[in-house]
Amino acid sequence: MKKEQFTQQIKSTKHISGHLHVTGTSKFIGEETRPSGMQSIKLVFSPYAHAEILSIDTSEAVKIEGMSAVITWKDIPGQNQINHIYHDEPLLPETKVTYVGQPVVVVVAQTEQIALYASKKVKIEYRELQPVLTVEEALEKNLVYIPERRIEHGNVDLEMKKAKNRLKGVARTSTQEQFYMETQRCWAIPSEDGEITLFSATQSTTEVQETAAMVLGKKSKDITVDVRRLGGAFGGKERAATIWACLAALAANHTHLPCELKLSRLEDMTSTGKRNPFKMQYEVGFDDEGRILAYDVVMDVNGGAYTDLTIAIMERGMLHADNTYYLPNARIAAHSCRTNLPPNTAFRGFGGPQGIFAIETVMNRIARYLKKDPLEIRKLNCYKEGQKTPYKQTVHEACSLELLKKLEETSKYNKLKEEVKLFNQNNANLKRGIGVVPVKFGISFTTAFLNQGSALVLVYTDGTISLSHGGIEMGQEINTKVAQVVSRVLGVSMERIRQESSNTKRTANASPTAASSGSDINGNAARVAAEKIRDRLANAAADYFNEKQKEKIKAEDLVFAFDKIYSEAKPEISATFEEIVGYAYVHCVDLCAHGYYATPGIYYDRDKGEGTPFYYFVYGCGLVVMEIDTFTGASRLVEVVIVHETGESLNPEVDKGQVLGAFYQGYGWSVMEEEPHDEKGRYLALTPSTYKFPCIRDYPEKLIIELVDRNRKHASVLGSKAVGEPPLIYGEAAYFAIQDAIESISNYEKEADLEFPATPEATLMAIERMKEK
Ligand code: LUZ
Ligand code: MOS
Repeated sequence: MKKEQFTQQIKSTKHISGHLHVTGTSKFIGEETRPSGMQSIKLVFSPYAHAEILSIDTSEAVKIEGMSAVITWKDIPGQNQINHIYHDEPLLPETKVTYVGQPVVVVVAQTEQIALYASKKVKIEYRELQPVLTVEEALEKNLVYIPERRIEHGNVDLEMKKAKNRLKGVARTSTQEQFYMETQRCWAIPSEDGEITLFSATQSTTEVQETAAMVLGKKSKDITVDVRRLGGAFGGKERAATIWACLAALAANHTHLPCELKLSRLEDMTSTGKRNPFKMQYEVGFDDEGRILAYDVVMDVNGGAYTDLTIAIMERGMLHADNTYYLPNARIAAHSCRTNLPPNTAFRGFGGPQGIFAIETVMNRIARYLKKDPLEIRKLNCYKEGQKTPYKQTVHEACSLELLKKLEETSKYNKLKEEVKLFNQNNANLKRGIGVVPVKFGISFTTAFLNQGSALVLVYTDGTISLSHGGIEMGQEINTKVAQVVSRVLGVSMERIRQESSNTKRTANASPTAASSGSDINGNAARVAAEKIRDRLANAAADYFNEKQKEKIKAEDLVFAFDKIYSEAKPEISATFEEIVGYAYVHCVDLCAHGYYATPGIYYDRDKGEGTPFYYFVYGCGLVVMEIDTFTGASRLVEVVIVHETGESLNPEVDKGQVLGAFYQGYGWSVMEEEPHDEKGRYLALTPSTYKFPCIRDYPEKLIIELVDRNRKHASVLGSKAVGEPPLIYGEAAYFAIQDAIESISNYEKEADLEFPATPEATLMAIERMKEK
């Protein structure tokens, strides 16, 4: 019985809650038995993007039978503030509303219908003001959260001037709705002595706990936050869940009754912020081979009405301006703009996909300009081992070139190019194109202190285990992975482990489950806790074998696997996990442990724009073949080939799911999903009938996902690498494939001027412009 066999067995573990999901018995927030006296909350939202509040009249609403309370900012017992750092976001506005869908009044009643009816009876008088909606207007009016941020490396001005070739342009990315299946929600349950428990659909128990305490004038000890699982989040509940939890907490505190707040899809899409759109003005200088000599980019980020996470998102955008290319001279400047849109917020990739889009645009433009293959230009510019990023982190284990070559092989790139050429020759109206995008994604929170986590492992005397950690399960299967870690350390089967909810009473001060680092941080914390217990049990087992079998064996020579504790060398030395646990218990050995982990060696100096913000990088690349109909602009995904580095994957099937899901989210963002707003700042595509995202019909004819485990030193828990966000970047390849298809019309003589996202409409307009040129 080899431990390695056991390890392999655990790696192919199925979704820990899969049997519950497929039988419809798993519980999401708000699906437990309702506490008696549960009240429903409805909100009165601002219809204006920017307006003064002249008066709020609640007199009619409060008279309705079945009403419990109508709450305004005046009823907030603590601070009317939900941003700990920048202090710019009130829970409820006092004198001014600053985006459409901003909650203004909280209505609490015995039923949802009564609350809804009463909310219509609240009268608010406004004086409409001019909204600021674009980064251009915001910059003109100097509406920025913080002064310009910069990363500078080398001498950009001089080297740009000296470069033989130069290109200038603007790359724009658009907004994207997170579209988690479960809308924003919270149950707030008051208890004795002023305590309140919040069952909040949040990625960050601690953020909700601390903010609710601040708003209610309480302390963290008075607020418990509990999250069993979320129905998706994608960044949309990293911070954007806090306001709804605080409103529910406010209602429960005010009425002393349990309260439920649950947004409808329409309310959710209207009120919550989305992926930050970036406007990126760039200039690039390069030699005749296509090697970049200087890169200058200015990023203007539309942050919406409040800072939320925009500054950190902008920063990650800046730190990914290079993607995986060596820039000997670079200047990356960025502006965070305040506008009257809902506060834009985290979305898988967190600014990374935006920053990367500009340099990938540059790669394609250089290729067209020099009449070379875009893939050759990308390969030429890839980082080599030991080169430094513009923010002066040394790039270790650089492997983009190696992975691009692998991608060429797997996709049979040269043959594919010929096939596409032939297809385009033989089809007058259908055209195909190829896009390739590599990624180097920095893993760690750029806010260094967030890179810590804790876990609690309790072993019961029957040998079953309770596992708690600060991570949030939101469909990405962090719970499967963390339980796998404990299973591997203690050598026990997964069935023994009860994965508990994430609860502030069991794991305090948890960082948001974000930045792709959930399994790294919480998995490592759980590993540390499990190792403590394993070491204690190993000592107990050595005593046990000595006492019962008169066998002398050192604790460190014992193996934990197959629900046994045994010696690989001497098979007669073996006991079941329960036997040793039972023995340890009666000999007063502590069977519970707390584990703590902080990612080592991370720092970043924002003012200087330098440091080592990332513990390691995740590498990979994706190739996409798209087909466009030049009559309608409609496009179709033909082929996807992805080569992605996972390290020693904790669970290859889970990682494949993450790669595919992330790809599709990037694909939707790049070619499909569009959330326009009118001149009054009202979003216009607020349901899935008008907001189009990928579905099963977008499955390609051919799909290959190759997971790569290279020789490496830099990885995280048990040799694995983070997987959540990096593969989203491959979706951008679809945009470049459409661009390539359009350019085939001119026999690749002209550049296509294609807007982002490359919707059918944008594609058709680019085709028209191409024909006019
Ligand atoms: N959240 C955050 C994130 O606060 N800092 C980050 O660097 C980050 N990166 C990705 C997603 N969420
Ligand atoms: Mo995030 S964008 O919640 O990692």
